[in-house]
Amino acid sequence: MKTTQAMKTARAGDKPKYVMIGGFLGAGKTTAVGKLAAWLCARGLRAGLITNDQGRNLVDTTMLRAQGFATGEIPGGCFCCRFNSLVDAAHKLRQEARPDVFIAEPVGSCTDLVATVTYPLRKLHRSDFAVAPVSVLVDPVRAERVFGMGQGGGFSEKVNYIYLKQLEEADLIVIAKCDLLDPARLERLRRAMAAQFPRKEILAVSSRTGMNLQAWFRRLTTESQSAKTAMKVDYEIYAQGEALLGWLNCTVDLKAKKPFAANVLLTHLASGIQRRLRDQKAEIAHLKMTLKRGGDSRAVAAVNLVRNDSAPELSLGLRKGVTEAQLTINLRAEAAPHLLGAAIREALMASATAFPSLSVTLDHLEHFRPGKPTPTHRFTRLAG
Ligand SMILES: Nc1nc2c(ncn2[C@@H]2O[C@H](COP(=O)(O)OP(=O)(O)O)[C@@H](O)[C@H]2O)c(=O)[nH]1
Ligand SMILES: [Mg+2]
Repeated sequence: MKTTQAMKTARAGDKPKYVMIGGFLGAGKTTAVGKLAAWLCARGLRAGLITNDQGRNLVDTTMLRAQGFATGEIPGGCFCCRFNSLVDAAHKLRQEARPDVFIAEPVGSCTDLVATVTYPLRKLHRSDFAVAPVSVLVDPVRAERVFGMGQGGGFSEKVNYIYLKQLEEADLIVIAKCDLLDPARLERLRRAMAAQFPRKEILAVSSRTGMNLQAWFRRLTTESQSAKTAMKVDYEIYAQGEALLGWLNCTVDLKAKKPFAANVLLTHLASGIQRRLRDQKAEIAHLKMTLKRGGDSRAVAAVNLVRNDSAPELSLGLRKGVTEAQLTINLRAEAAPHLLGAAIREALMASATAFPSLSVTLDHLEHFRPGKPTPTHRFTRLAG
């Protein structure tokens, strides 16, 4: 294999690169993480992935492991509040997979990650990691609404505070899924973002079409984070914004006498949950579900929904019928958690009725609001 610039730089001094791909819920982070990991593999580099969430049973981990990538998971709290777990997960991955590049996906409702994660890594673990510029992804249709340019459901002001703070601290703002907008709309969005964040670099990429991915990935593997001053954050508003969101994670065992079509079931269930939440006027930030066929971590179907008014999207499908499976549901929406629980239970019952040979057993269900963020470290400046 040819020695590329990326290989030389990522291996410089045997210090692995730490790449963080942030952005709001549903922005396209996990998909981009998978693309970057595959891009690195194709260049002879090893990737170690770290997923993170407030809850357990993470769809993102299932999705990335299904693609065969070494993936560590930090459940039960965000990177900033569980900084030591992040460092431990990286060390564990290093022993297992010796990654040249760590790719970390923070929780989509988190901000202030520069002061609480990348500066502590640069200050306290300088000899262990070379920190890459922080990317913050946006879904362009959601971004149009946040910037007052698009019709449709949105979040309340304090949730949008978090959304905009994420952009404020980005080294690179990345308009993901740019295949969703025509060039004129994309340009309008880019201009609106540039007007609010005049000194930021704004890229537009698509994991689906591959547009501009190479150029972005090359920068992540060859450049280092240079910024030395972190932004100001009002932790009261941040905590109130997070607390407006409801979080639900659940696992369900599925058994059937006759094989059933996993893709049809997932889409039926997603539509049922969407309809119920729409009736409650609860704006979905991200509904994601995976269906894993009988203990086979590579046989996975997945469905996603990132707005109340978009159609459920099957991002992975299973062709063969299924008789035994585990379903994992992660739902994040601006709503009281018990409403999410009720919507899931009712939609599961409706799907069980629509697929009569199916027996549906709820294995585990938790719903909550994220707690107040209390970072382990917070460095607002780096010396020198
Ligand atoms: N059209 C389009 N959809 C995408 C693209 N990247 C991701 N998605 C979809 O956006 C949804 C959310 O993606 P995900 O990576 O899970 O977002 P995350 O919550 O930020 O990790 C899924 O349905 C993806 O298939 C893209 O480049 N184009
Ligand atoms: Mg994700």
